[in-house]
Formats: sequence, C-alpha cells, structure tokens
Amino acid sequence: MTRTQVGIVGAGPAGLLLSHLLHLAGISSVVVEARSRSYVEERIRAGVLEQATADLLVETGVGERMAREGLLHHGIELRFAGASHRIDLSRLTGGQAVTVYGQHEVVKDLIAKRLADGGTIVFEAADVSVHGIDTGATRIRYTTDGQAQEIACDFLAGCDGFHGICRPTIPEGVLTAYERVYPFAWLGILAKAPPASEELIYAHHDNGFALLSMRSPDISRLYLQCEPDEDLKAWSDERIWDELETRLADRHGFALTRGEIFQRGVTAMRSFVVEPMQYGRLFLTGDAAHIVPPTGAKGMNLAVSDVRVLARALETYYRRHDAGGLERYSAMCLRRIWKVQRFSWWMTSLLHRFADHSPFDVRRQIAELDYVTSSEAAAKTLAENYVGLPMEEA
Ligand code: RFL
Ligand code: PHB
Repeated sequence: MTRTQVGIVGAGPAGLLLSHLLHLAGISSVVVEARSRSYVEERIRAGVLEQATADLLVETGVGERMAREGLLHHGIELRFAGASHRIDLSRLTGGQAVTVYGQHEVVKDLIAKRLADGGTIVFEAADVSVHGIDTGATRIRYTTDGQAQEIACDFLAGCDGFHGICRPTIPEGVLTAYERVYPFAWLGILAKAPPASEELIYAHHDNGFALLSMRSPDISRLYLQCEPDEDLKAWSDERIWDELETRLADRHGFALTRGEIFQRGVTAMRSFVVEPMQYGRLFLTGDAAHIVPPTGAKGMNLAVSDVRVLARALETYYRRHDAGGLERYSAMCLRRIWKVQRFSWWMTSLLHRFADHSPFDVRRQIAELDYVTSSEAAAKTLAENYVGLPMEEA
C-alpha cells in the first residue's frame, strides 16, 4: 500500500493541475488515471484559455510553451445577418485577452512538469474505486497488470470527468443535480489549413451555428451545429467545407482556406451542476461536478478555477490546521460556476438555431446580437465574461 496526502482520480487538466499546485505547496499527491499517457495527451477538446488561466500556468512554471506557441487574442467576431462585428475584448476589459492553446497541449505540459518534479501519475489503472470517504480510512483501489493496488490518503479529489466514478460514490440523497440537455450538438474538425481569420468567428445562421477557431497558424479548428445523433459518415469533407462556408459567409465574399481534415467528432451539449461539490473527504472538481455547453469556451477554465480554490484550501489545512477553506470549497466554487453556467447558456441560446423557434424568436436573436455589438455596455458584459470573471479568493 502507498500513502500520500491527496489521492487524485483523473489526469485531465483538473487532476494534473491540482497535483502540480499541491506539489508547489509541499503537499504530496498521487494521480490515478484510467487511460494511457498518449490517449490523454492526444484527446482533442477545448482551446481557449481565460486570462487568469494563462496567468496561473505562467506563474506556476508550466506556461513556457504556451507563452511561445499559444495565440494571444484581443478580440472575437460575431457574425450574423451576413455582417461581421468585432468585440474588442482588450479595450472593453482594461487590457485582458484570451490565449488559444489546445487543452491537450496544457495536459502534455502538466504531465511533463509533474514527472520532472518527481510526481507519480499511474496511467492505465483498471477498476478504479474510492473508499472510506466518510470514515476517514480514505483509499483509492485499482489494478495494474492484474495486480490489486491501494493508496491511502487524507483526502480524495474526484477529477475524473463527467463519466467518472467519484461522483456516483457519494451516497444517494446527498447531491442535487441541475441539468439542461440541448437538442443539438457540434460537429468539430481539425484541418491542415491556415485559419481564414486571425480571430475566432461565432456565426449565427439560418442553417445553424458555426464557429471558426484555430490551433496554430497552419491548423484550423471549426465547428458546425448538428443533430445530437448526427451520422458522421453522411459528412464528406466537401460537404463539411461547403456547409461551414455557407454559415460563415459575409457580404464581402469571405472564403475559408480548405485543407485536409485529420480529426472529426460530435460533441453533445449539456449544462449540468451538482451541489454540493463535496462529501466527507471527497472533493469534486471540473467536469466531475459540472458541464457547460462549449459556446462560451469555459469548460477547462472552470476546472482550473475549482482546482485553484481546492489547492489553496488544502494548503491552509496542512499549514495551519484550519479546515475552514475546505468547508467553504463548494460554496466558493459554486458562486462562480453558476455565473459561468449563465454565460454559457446565454451564448448558446443567442447563437444556435432551435427547432421550436418561430420567426419571432429568430428576429429576437438578431436584435440581441445587434444590441450586443452596438451597445458599449452590452459588449462589455460579453467581454468580461469571455476573458473570465475574477477567480474567487479564499
Ligand atoms: P476531463 O478532461 O474529462 O478529465 C477527466 C480524466 O479522468 C479520467 N477518468 C478516470 N480515471 C480513473 N478512473 C476512472 N474511473 C476514470 N474515469 C475517467 C479520464 O480519462 C480523464 O483523463 O475533466 P477535467 O479535468 O475536469 O477537465 C474538464 C475539461 O476537459 C472540459 O471541461 C472541456 O474539455 C469541455 N469540452 C470543451 N470545452 C471547451 O471549452 N471547448 C471545446 O471545444 C470542448 N470540447 C469538451 C469538448 C468536453 C468533451 N467531453 C468531456 C465529452 C469535447 C469533449 C468530447
Ligand atoms: C476551440 O477552439 O476548440 C473552441 C473555441 C471556442 C469555443 C469552443 C471551442 O467557444
């Protein structure tokens, strides 16, 4: 049996960053991950880092490659009714910006740093389970190569995503779940093609939402609103490009740069929160506790802000034997989470086509987009949420 102070389930951005921040505070941890290292390092997901997320990575010594390879964005475009409107994020937020840098790159940087600092990450752990969350004999059990393993710890961090095992371990009746499932999804692609715009374009179109994003000066990341059960086989490369071009068109003949599509997938859209985010010695973070639809680019950023609060609370506990921060963890995180839920829901509602929308609803959406892009106050509201609301301070 191994002993550590904090047992962490899941090596996504939440679990890895928590382990890193705890290490900097002199607190030991072990990360137990179901998948292989290459799987988590190649899993394509989010790509936009809020100002405070990027700052935290730099301040804690894992932001060097991001600072070099990430793309700093000072604005985004909203495109509707055939015209483009820029939201000047930096001017509206006193100089803040977002960084476009793939989540899997953040994961690679964190894994490299943990291993260089002598950290333990167990990959390909099977049959992971957590025990003793309300008794004090807190354990993670799993098997590797058919051998049973056990880690004893003071606290457990459930950083194992929406489909993980930690949340279901909490006894029935403790958690309340709040959920909204959207009747559409996103078909996302990565293509070897220089992005046709320097800034992200969020497009409202009669055929549905489209988003132009990027990963580098040579790689485009694009999304199309589609059905939740969309059959990818029905989408040839040409059909995907044609549809993206239709939805992203403007009056000035905007054209996409086409290229080889080397990755594609369908992402479901859901809003989900459980309250509280803690039971006994188990603390839930990131997607294990909440999901946002990706329209606001918030999922990974929210995981980072949870972990920051939890790392500080654990540090206070070990330094000063003060459990106050741990007791406040859930309430502190939830205040920010609900504001981010609201923003993600609002961006989603503003930009997507809903099957039950009447022509009235579509005109209302266009009027709101017009308002957001012509009123300084409304643009500022969008901008301050997009670059990221302040992190909660303990
Ligand atoms: P993660 O990244 O899901 O990491 C959880 C980790 O736990 C592991 N795991 C287990 N390990 C041990 N035992 C078990 N029983 C385990 N069960 C699971 C998993 O293998 C994984 O390594 O959660 P975390 O760290 O909270 O990070 C959250 C972010 O990943 C997430 O919020 C965003 O990526 C959301 N998201 C997107 N957000 C955006 O802003 N833009 C996007 O384009 C975008 N695309 C996405 C996404 C989420 C997706 N998921 C979860 C379905 C695309 C997808 C497919
Ligand atoms: C991405 O680049 O993957 C991305 C960007 C903005 C979003 C969602 C995803 O709102």
